[in-house]
Amino acid sequence: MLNEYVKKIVGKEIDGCGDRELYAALLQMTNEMAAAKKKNTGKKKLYYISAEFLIGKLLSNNLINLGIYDEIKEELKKAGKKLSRLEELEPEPSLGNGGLGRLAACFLDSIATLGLPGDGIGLNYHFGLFKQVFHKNLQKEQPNPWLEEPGWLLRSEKKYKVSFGKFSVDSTLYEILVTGYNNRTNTLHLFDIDTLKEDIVKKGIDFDKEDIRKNLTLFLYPDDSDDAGRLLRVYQQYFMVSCGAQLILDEAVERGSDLHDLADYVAIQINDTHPSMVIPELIRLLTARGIDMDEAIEITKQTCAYTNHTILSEALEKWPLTFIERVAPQLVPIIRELDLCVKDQYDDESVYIIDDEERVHMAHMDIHYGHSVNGVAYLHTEILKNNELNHFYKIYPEKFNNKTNGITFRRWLLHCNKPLAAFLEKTIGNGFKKDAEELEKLLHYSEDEKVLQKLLDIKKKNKHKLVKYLKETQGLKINEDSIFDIQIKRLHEYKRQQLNALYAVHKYLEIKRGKTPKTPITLIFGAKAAPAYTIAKDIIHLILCLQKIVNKDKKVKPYLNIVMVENYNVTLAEKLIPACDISEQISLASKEASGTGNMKFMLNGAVTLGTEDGANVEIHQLVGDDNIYVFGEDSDTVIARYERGDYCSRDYYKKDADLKEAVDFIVSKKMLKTGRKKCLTRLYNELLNKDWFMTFPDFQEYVQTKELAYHDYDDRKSWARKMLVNIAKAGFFSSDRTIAQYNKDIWKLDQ
Ligand code: 26Q
Repeated sequence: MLNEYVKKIVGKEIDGCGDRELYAALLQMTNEMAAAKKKNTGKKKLYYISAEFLIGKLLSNNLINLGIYDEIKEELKKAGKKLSRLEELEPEPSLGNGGLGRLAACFLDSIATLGLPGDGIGLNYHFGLFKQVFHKNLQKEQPNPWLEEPGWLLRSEKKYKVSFGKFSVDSTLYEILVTGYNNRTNTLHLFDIDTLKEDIVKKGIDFDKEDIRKNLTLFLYPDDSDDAGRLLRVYQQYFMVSCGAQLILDEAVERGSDLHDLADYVAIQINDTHPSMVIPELIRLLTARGIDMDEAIEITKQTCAYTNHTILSEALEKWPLTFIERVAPQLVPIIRELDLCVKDQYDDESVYIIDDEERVHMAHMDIHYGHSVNGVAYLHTEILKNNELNHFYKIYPEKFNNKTNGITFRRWLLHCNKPLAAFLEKTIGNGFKKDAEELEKLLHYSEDEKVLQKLLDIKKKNKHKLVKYLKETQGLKINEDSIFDIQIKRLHEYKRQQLNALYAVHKYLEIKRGKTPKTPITLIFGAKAAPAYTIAKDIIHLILCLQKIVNKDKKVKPYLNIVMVENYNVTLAEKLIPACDISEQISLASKEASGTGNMKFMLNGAVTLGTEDGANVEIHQLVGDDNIYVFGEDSDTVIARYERGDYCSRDYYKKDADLKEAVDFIVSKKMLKTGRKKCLTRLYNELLNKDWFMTFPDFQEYVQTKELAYHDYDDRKSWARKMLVNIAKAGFFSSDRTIAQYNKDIWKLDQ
């Protein structure tokens, strides 16, 4: 199949082509095949609006979904070429930062796979999130270009005008085809402007933040430590939703809507608060097309639904009305009107849209003027209802619902762990590929020595492959016979990479004292810190310094390895997750809305070491006490302590000798010789005087639980049984299940 195409396009046979020629031809062929597929259609259509779509590389994903992966691989192999080499040539689009963006990408895959008409709407960032490089044990940020020809992006003819306060821009619409697994396709719409100037990016990722025509879609989350950066974010958000709303209305009219019946034609899912301005924008456009204000508000309410992804109050967006006045003055009277309606009905200031400092609470607008509010895991939704959004829950109990997150098994099993997928198919048949719950069939084999051994063999092979890859690409040396204990996620204090780092110090000191572990341990970290998040960068510095110290220490090195991979992204995750033994999910209970890495690890046969937080709670329930390692204070205890406001980290430090020793090590002579005094003392002081995410109370139990997991690992057969149960029970976390629930409860699209 490919050969014919290559002959036509390149004018040579496969074996006469270079890798780049082949990659280009394969990409083009895949895109053409996707374009030839039927589009999902129906009267009502979903639009998933999101500031992030962390789609990852698309070549293999599309080949798998189009059902031609094996055929192409074989054809290339016969000509002496390797598909994996071609895959390496594809740049990874970094149009997202973490869980929320990756979730959006998994959802697009599942929506298409379930045959639902549903498109994504977002921005075509030229550099996406920054590329991370390590220099002198510090994170440095660099632009991360990904746009190249040929690529997946198709330029469309559609254009929309967006009026900002003092000027207007014309959008250009790009589209990426979203292939469903053995099914029809949908589209990811990414808006951009033609006047952008990539060369205004100077040192690192610095650029002139004022010149909106040149910088609007340069980066995802431009530095918002000053007003210019914050304003730019509002420009981006308004640009995204204005283009999106225009597209949505045009398409609805094309499908036959007279706009009065818009809610029968359109469902809009607002992914966190970044697209919240779609609500007033939709009202504005409807009134401009002749619908009166009250009806426009009602139509918008029936159309829009909001997903909350965080309970950290600092991440809940509140924009000064003056910013919106400058960016989109046409929205201000509408937002004021929406706020007045709320103030007319309720005295409780905590549910107002505009507060007494004239700031607009985006989530409040979503809750009042959308018809659904959902959290992303059972515990998270309970906390929203009973704590964070309790005042809203009391007003609108019927709007609140839970949709536990999920992941697409196409990417996170079929693509990233082919040996495991093949073995599962051989053992339980291929039904699990369409119905993930069929993985439970594996439970019949929990006492089957051969099956257990095979799971261990696959894990060993995946570890070997990862070690080789990290050696070749990052020069890292890892003992492949060690326990791979992995924590990969955005760097944030609430995720508590610092707790894992304190364990690393503790273990290092124990080994130095002669208490060596039976099986060597490799602690692997991967994380990017937001460029202006100082303490997060200090934590990276701490880990990199520890890596240096431990790896130089001849006595310790055979037992303990500390590794921080550079530029952690989807591509690296796909290689790390299948090789993992222990999955670190150690956020402070109540703070991680769901987590989705936890699900990916579980599906690939890693055992979770975690707190009762986010979706870990549901993992625990599914696999039972014997197949997970749980530690730490529960969310009620944590929430109560925050309410009392009496947490004092120093009390724990004084009482716990191991903890004190580990914390003091951060500013020890050895560390100060390796690292920067300023960063290390800042982190030390932060922990000792604040420790806002309460790592100290959980330290002892964390150490003990981790030791227990390491101890249990040495009984490989019983460990393999834990792996098996985790894989077997992962079916619930398929994003196909999540999307089916969104559709049944919120979108109600015909199938
Ligand atoms: C906030 C204020 C101003 C500008 C930007 C932001 C901002 C940016 C990004 C706020 C939040 C984010 C990203 C949030 C995120 O990734 N949340 C994660 O969502 C996942 C999918 O639901 C969950 O699994 C994770 O638990 C949650 O942390």
